[in-house]
Amino acid sequence: MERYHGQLLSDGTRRFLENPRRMLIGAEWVEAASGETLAVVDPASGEKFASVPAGGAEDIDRAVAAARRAFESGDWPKMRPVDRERLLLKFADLVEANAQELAEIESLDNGKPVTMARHVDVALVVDFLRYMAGWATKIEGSTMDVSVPIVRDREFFGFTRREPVGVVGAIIPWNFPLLMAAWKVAPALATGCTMVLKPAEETPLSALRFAELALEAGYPAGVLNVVTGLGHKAGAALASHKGVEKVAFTGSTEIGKLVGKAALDNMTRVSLELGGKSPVIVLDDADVSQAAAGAAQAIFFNQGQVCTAGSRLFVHKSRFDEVVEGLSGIAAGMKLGAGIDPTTQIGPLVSATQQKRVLGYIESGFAEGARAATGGAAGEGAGYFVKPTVLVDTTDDMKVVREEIFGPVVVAMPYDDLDEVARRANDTPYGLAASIWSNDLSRVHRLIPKIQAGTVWVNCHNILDNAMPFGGLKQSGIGREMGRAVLDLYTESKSVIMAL
Ligand code: TXE
Repeated sequence: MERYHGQLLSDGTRRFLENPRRMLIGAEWVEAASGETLAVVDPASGEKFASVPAGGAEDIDRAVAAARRAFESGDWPKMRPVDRERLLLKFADLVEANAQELAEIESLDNGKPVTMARHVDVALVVDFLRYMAGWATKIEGSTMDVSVPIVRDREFFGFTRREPVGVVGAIIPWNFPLLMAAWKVAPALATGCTMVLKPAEETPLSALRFAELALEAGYPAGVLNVVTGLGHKAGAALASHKGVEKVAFTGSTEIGKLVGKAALDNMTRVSLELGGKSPVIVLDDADVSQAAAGAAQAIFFNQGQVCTAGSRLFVHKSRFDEVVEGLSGIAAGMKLGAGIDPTTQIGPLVSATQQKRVLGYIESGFAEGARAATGGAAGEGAGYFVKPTVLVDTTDDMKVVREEIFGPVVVAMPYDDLDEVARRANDTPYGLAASIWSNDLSRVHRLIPKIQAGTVWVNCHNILDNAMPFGGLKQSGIGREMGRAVLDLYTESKSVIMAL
């Protein structure tokens, strides 16, 4: 098909969609051992537009074996750091050269606005690959003066080496399919690991195109393998595989716990990026229009399907009505539509399941006494749309206030003073992110240490930088990705003591 939702696709996207999609094991594009496939559905219409292999345990076994071979023999382990850097930069250039195609694939598969996919998702991927390329040549150990009390007549020399952890199994979600792939793949490639990547069943396509570009860049066979398949089959097989040295997972807290337990059972290293219920805290001195626009961006970006989404809005009671009015006005004016239409501001949610889950939360809010200042229902048409929704008249014990909704739904609540808002902001099992809106530096600085979150934004929300560690406290996960911190997740420290 040339057009989707009236939009002409680029030649690259058309070619990609016309060819049967297979998964990558070693250097081969293969079907699942079972021969089974999974339908890939367009969230803007509910119609199937592609299919991918439904990989299972046998395919994961083969992929892990290919990754093991590549880790231990051939060109990859011999490759100098500077050549790993060069290769990663080449990979970044290829992703950049194919940005429009990747953005279109991402938009069709996930539903997200293509403009966002191009200028946020793909742009961040290119930057992150380049950022991680730089680290390939900067992985260092340290030296120590070793002294042993009872062996005074010998001299010793001690040093540490940082070595690649080995074969990495990565399991990623559907909200930022390509970016989450890059967050796992780039540090693995920079540090000399090999990888088996299992994309989410809802959004497997961009990871396959990404892997094609990796091969084109020149990565040796088996360095990057992609197995598409269901979570409880391919995902579970990867998380519990004895041939994997590290599991990197992004997804729900519920599945993160299963993955963490399965990995630790084999003493496999594991990092977990999980859910959130991040507070947006507007102080009484904040600029109302800036805060309203910021709160809208915090919750409606990517249809609210963001782990750091600002889903609980706390506004000082003196400014509450103004901010809620501003936010609701923005929400009501947003254009819903197919993501592939460049004028769309809010696309469909990723799947029928997700739409149902989000609408179920809204209904539960109504049943418990909440009211919609705007939205509160599905959007028009066959796609999985949910209108941007602002809920008011909530109490802190309601489900909509406590649980991650993962859709375009924010609960807005007034507060009296800073101690109260800090306590209520922290009254959640999660601890991923928060934002504070104020120009009163002293009060902002006093609030920052009180907030339990891996990231605190001030007068902005959802801003990421490659150099800033990213991860959560409490039920939001374990470990920090990005920045120098990610090197610790993909390397092991080896202590060496030499008697001279
Ligand atoms: O996530 P899952 P789902 C939250 C969000 C959302 C909810 C459910 O609240 O509404 O989770 O989404 C793989 N062993 N987040 O069900 O199941 C699965 O195939 C190993 C927040 O889609 O956690 C996919 O690749 N793997 C989150 C990945 O886990 C398994 C992003 C994530 O899917 C598995 C996504 C198993 N038993 C959802 N079962 C965030 N933090 O951004 C599933 N998977």
